[in-house]
Amino acid sequence: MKGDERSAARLISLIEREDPEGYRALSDLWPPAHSAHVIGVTGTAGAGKSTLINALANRLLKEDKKVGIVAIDPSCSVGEGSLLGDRLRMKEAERSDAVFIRSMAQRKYPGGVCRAATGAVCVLESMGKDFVMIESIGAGQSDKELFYLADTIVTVFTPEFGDEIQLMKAGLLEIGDIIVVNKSDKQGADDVRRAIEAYVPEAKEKGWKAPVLLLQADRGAGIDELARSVAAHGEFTQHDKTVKRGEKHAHFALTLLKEEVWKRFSEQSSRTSLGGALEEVRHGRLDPYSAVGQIGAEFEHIMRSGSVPGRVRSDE
Ligand SMILES: Nc1nc2c(ncn2[C@@H]2O[C@H](COP(=O)(O)OP(=O)(O)OP(=O)(O)O)[C@@H](O)[C@H]2O)c(=O)[nH]1
Ligand SMILES: [Mg+2]
Repeated sequence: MKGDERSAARLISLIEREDPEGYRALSDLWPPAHSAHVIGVTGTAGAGKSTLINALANRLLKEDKKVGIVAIDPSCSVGEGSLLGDRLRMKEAERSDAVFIRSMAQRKYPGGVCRAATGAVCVLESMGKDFVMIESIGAGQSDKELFYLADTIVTVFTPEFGDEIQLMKAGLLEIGDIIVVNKSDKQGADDVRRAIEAYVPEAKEKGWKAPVLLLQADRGAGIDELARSVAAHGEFTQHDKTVKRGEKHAHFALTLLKEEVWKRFSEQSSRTSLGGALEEVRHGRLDPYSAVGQIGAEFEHIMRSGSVPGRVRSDE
């Protein structure tokens, strides 16, 4: 809470490794003493997310804000691979000691992006960061998870990308509170901006219509307007932020619970007919509904009594 970076880095590592010590420390910090404006940045590979975060971070640093950055690496599990490219592109921002950058591996199970990132956000807030930015590759599930992590979501498109409509269908557009068409120096940028604008949902009950902004992140052109939109959305969400956060954390707890239940269930699977029933399904002897019904009933029995009911063999 004094802002020591090494402690923060260590705590995030513990959380990332799902170490009980890390979770204990996290519960001591909860709820964070200081609340940050959490900005999620998503978009296709190479759209300029890191460059945008770098530019926005520098801009915020100039206003004496403290910034934390979490980059979610989609390509590798913990300890593998590197974010060297991202690190290099974010170097400018990293030079300042007011900024803290952390990369995390994306997990392969549900709740992947969120699992450690929620903890990391709490650590960064406790450190006193005013802004926390999360970079996440726009890939279905991780976008939805970003929704449960961030106060403001910035979606990044580029004119280079051929089939924008596909992305819109995939929901990238819907989750954006601010939509950026980056690489405005490329041909057709304004056409793409106008095309996207036509698709942006009206404000409706949300009370907020996502602005569609042109940006050239590598030159910082348009970054002022982006910063203004981020601030405006921050104000917009401010009034019921605590409620929203609480809602999001409750939802996250449910995601974790699903994971936990599945984990415990798998651990018990040798005591149930799980393997056998799946084999029966595989060979076409049992239908999937009956298989799940059978396994579910067994599991319920284990939960109640700690013992397995008499198994029913499908050939009987
Ligand atoms: N022409 C042009 N290039 C840009 C702009 N912004 C970023 N780039 C370049 O686009 C490339 C990708 O930028 P990144 O910021 O790494 O993109 P990213 O979305 O973080 O990429 P991944 O994390 O790999 O998905 C880099 O070579 C940047 O220099 C821009 O406004 N115009
Ligand atoms: Mg990147």
